[in-house]
Amino acid sequence: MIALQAHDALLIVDVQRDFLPGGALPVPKGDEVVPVLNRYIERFTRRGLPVFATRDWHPPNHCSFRDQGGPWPPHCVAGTEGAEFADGLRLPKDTIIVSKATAPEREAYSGFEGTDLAARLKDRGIRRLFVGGLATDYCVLNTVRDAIRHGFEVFLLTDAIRAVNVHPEDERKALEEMRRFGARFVTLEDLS
Ligand code: VGL
Ligand code: ZN
Repeated sequence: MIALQAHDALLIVDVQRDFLPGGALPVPKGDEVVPVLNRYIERFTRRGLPVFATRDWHPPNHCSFRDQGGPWPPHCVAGTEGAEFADGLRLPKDTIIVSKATAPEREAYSGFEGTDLAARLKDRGIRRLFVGGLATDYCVLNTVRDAIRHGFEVFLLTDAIRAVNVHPEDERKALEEMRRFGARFVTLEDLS
């Protein structure tokens, strides 16, 4: 069992319409994280702990888009419907939102890359991060890696993540890597 403490925060990665089934870059079963994340949100807000949410927030000519020579269909263009947080995700009003991958010429899978996320977490004295969202093998993986590099203790919410799996082994490899970096794996039932 893990008891939530002061200095804990929930970090929700890229739970946006374009990453859900029917979206521009759908993560298989990506919608399944929404009700689970809502339960985590409840647990954290009930204790007065902060919720952070990253969002992929690309310019229309982002280098990751196929028409610009990148690997992905255009997705999460800043200000469009597809870039909105998932319908049904009950983010608190005071959620701290961090937009990433906003520069046309640079891919940024990590919520820490080119953002002030680390500073905003440290300003609030956050030491432990509980991370869920999309996608396991891209933005969750890179965000977890950077969080640990920045000195945060990371708990991966394994019931609130889903993978793209461009290659079938990607999810398994990403989980192995995150464990190797030092992330601890937890589910809702592990939180007291
Ligand atoms: C992501 C692919 C492209 C993610 C973002 O949020 O995991 N994946 N852009
Ligand atoms: Zn993207």
